[in-house]
Amino acid sequence: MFLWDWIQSFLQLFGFNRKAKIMIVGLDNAGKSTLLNMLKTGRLVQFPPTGQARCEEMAVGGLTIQAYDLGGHVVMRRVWLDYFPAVDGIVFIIDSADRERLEESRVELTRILEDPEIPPIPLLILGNKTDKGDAIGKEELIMKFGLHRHLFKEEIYQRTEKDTSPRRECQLFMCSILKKQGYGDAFRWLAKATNK
Ligand SMILES: Nc1nc2c(ncn2[C@@H]2O[C@H](COP(=O)(O)OP(=O)(O)OP(=O)(O)O)[C@@H](O)[C@H]2O)c(=O)[nH]1
Ligand SMILES: [Mg+2]
Repeated sequence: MFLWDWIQSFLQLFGFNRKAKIMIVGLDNAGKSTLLNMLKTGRLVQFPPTGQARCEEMAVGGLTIQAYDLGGHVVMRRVWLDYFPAVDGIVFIIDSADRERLEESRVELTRILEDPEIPPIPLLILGNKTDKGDAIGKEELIMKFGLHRHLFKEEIYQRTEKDTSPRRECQLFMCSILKKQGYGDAFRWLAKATNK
């Protein structure tokens, strides 16, 4: 039973009696609303484009997960930044099959990664729609988005004494919400990262 396992692992990893706030952001059409509904109900549903900020609450046992679905249209992107200080984790979702808009997506993600005003809360990057034939692979995505230094910071760069900036935990997982693949591990990682 997929959904039951899912709820169990959420409870175990996020912890009971906890309120975790997670924000799902990404360009329009990336799959934010689809993901949120899948987390909530285990079902795939078609949504009209999200026009305004929506906060969905999932309550399981004593655990409450609030997920903000902020819509990915240009006007909405300006308000993302206002929400970040209040959340425990950020999910940035990319349509890895929309090659024409990868650059636009990279710009938005970079804005988040490099904004000193955003607290170093864990950031989960999802490369969605891997079921589509023309989806970009993980390695290529890391390269195109310049993610190496964010994902593998500790291995590659020795931190200098001057570099006292807090380190943000950041991971990339490829997934297909449509096929229910990949995001289980991704959220397991996020649960651990937000629970530290
Ligand atoms: N092939 C495929 N399609 C997907 C997948 N995930 C979502 N989609 C489709 O992508 C389209 C956009 O999904 P939404 O969840 O509405 O996108 P959104 O990010 O909420 O978009 P806005 O609300 O406009 O910001 C829908 O037609 C989904 O069915 C996936 O894993 N594979
Ligand atoms: Mg939406």
